Amino acid sequence: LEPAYSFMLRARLPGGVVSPAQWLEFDRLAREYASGSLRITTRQTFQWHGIIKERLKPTISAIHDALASTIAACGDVVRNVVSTPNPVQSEAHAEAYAWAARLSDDLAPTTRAYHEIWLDGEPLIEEPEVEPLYGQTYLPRKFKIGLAIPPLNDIDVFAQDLGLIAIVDQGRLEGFDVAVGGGMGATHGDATTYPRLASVVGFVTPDQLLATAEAIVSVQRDWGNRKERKHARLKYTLDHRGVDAFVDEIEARLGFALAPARGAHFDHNGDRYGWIEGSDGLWHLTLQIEAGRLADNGPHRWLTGLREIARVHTGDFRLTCNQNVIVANVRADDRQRIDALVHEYRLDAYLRGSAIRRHAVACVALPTCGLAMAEAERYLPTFLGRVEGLLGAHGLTDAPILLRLSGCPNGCSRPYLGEIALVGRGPGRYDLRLAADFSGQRLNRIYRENIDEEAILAALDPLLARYASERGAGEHFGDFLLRSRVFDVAHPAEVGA
Ligand code: SRM
Ligand code: SF4
Repeated sequence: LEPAYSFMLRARLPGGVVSPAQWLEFDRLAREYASGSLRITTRQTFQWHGIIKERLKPTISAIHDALASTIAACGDVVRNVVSTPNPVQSEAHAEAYAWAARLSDDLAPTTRAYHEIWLDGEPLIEEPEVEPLYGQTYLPRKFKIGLAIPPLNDIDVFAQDLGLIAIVDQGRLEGFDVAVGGGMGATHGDATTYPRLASVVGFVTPDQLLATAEAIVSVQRDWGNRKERKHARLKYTLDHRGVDAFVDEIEARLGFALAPARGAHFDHNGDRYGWIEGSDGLWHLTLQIEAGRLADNGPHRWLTGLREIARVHTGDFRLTCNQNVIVANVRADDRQRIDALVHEYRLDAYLRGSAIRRHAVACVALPTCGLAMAEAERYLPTFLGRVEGLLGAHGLTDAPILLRLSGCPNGCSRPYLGEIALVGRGPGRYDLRLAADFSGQRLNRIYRENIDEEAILAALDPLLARYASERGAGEHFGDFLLRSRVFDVAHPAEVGA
């Protein structure tokens, strides 16, 4: 049976940028070598599922020939660097994206073993390879970097090990506020593991960025916990050694002090749907792809639809961290043709959905994820339908509420940042978490543990009813819940508030 083992592959696509030629090749791989679908991930790249063993090598080779790679998309290294997905909205956006791409190149492993194994490269010479940053033992754990441009937090910058917040003044990129130690993953039943928001520790100018990122990665390399994998992420290093000690060490390695953080305001962490014009007169169309799954299902032929768009599109595509896609850099004259295809293949379904549907993210979970404890992606449409029933009854269909579903506490949909979140505990059972904010800056909390759908809906119903009648103007659901003190036990931050 071994040859029939199937695998998942993930591409490294910094900033989620995909050319039409790459799109067509990735689509071909999905249909010929994988399960017939392309999956946009919460770190703005593609996954292919169901690749049987003998097709792994030709698939990786084909990705390489399409000028992309799978290197360091997984593993204890710096992963796909995510960046705000509309980098062409202004010159500062383009510049910020270029820094994300440079970071990705700069921090990628230099090993040739990948090429030797997967791309028929020359056999390695006898001496061990030298990895200048990673050394012989790489990092204690995965390391994630993301770059946001306020006021949009569309990458969830505070969920990154290293979050970079672009400071743009009058169209000029001045530098980045640096946030360290974000992370979502937790292990069920182990209170020593937890989600954490990144701590903002200072500001660097663009020319200091690469050195700063390298210094931060190198301190985590040297200080991270290599005995207990559950505690090996940067967030635990920071909580164990202290943020101040960590910053002192970075500054010692850099030879300069970080400047005080400039501070930034974020409006929200979702995507902006529909057309938007860039500063250079080109247009960008954001389409919602529910749970990131591009497949041909009944009347919704989204995989084919995007293939047809890729055939005529002269700009590029941007994948988003909310699992959506932007058809980017479209000339004004081409908009009509793109719109016709969007309509033909029902890629405009999102226009007819409720506001909560447009803000929903779900991780893959079953059937492919070996760590899943409950359904997520496959359950999303059903759950959304039921919640929409409640929202409709309370006149809240147009209320934007951030919903996140994860099949287990690892948190791949960043559920701890959902105003409403379900985190899988077992088949059909979830922890119901509530009251994150609308911009990725406050974690939610457990409201009810290990409950089934009926109990989830029963718990949400009275809260939505109260929200409908008692909310303040423009008040988001998460903020309302916190203000209304709906939790049985006060949050430490609320005590005495
Ligand atoms: Fe994830 C492991 C899917 C984003 C935290 N994640 C996995 C694996 C590979 C399961 C495994 O190790 O066997 C999942 C593959 C499922 C499948 O069948 O495809 C998986 N993670 C995903 C994706 C595809 C979710 C999605 O629906 O889009 C995302 C791919 C990202 C990418 O393109 O690189 C994905 N994972 C995330 C995120 C969100 C983010 O990075 O912004 C997180 C939370 C942030 C964080 O890392 O703290 C996340 N994944 C985890 C963890 C918990 C890590 C921890 O520190 O505890 C695991 C388990 C592990 O690493 O041991 C995990
Ligand atoms: Fe799998 Fe859990 Fe990640 Fe969902 S959150 S993809 S179930 S590891």
